[in-house]
Amino acid sequence: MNDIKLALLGSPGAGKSAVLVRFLTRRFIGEYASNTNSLYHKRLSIDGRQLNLEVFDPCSQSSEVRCILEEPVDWADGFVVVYNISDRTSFMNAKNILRQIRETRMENCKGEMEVPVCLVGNKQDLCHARQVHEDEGRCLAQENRCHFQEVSAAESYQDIANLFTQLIRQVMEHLKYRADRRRYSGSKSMAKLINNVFGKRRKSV
Ligand SMILES: Nc1nc2c(ncn2[C@@H]2O[C@H](COP(=O)(O)OP(=O)(O)O)[C@@H](O)[C@H]2O)c(=O)[nH]1
Ligand SMILES: [Mg+2]
Repeated sequence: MNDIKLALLGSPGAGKSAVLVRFLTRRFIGEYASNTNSLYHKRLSIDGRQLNLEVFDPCSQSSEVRCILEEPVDWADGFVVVYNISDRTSFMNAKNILRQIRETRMENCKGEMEVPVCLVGNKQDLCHARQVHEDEGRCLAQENRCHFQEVSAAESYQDIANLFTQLIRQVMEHLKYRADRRRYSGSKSMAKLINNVFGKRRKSV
């Protein structure tokens, strides 16, 4: 059984809880508890593998990004960073959060964000009040080498289901890669390591 830990981050009111609840229950309720940090559990099966999913949904009252980030950054295997397309401030905040994840979780010197992250522009249904163009979201995601998806927690399930499934797959790959790398970290030979990571994959094809 694989344990997968995700954390949602983003401005208060961006729709973190709505996006998560939509994924977990397929429903949109409208108002969500916002005065406590919540940890959700769900058993899932993806690509025939049983997973134990835990998702941290931080309390909206804490506007201090650092304080939201500190714990989950260490704990989480992957992140969903949510902004509201009708609120530019939430987009600026998402940008800031991506930078902070990168700074905390950079695993090599090339500046690549290796920890799986998905940037989510929520409230797509509020396009009449749009303040952030879809291309801006896409660009920001490209800069940070993460996935991007615009969604509406209020109106649709499928995009949200897809983005979580994709992120979870990426997390499983990443955890496997890290475990393999740890196993061979004693070896000084890079060739051996590369051969091991890719050699294994080749065999299964
Ligand atoms: N129109 C619209 N409203 C949404 C959407 N997602 C969330 N909301 C509303 O935005 C408010 C904040 O959502 P919430 O999930 O509590 O945000 P959080 O503070 O980031 O967890 C609530 O009133 C939700 O009903 C959406 O996709 N479209
Ligand atoms: Mg919330």
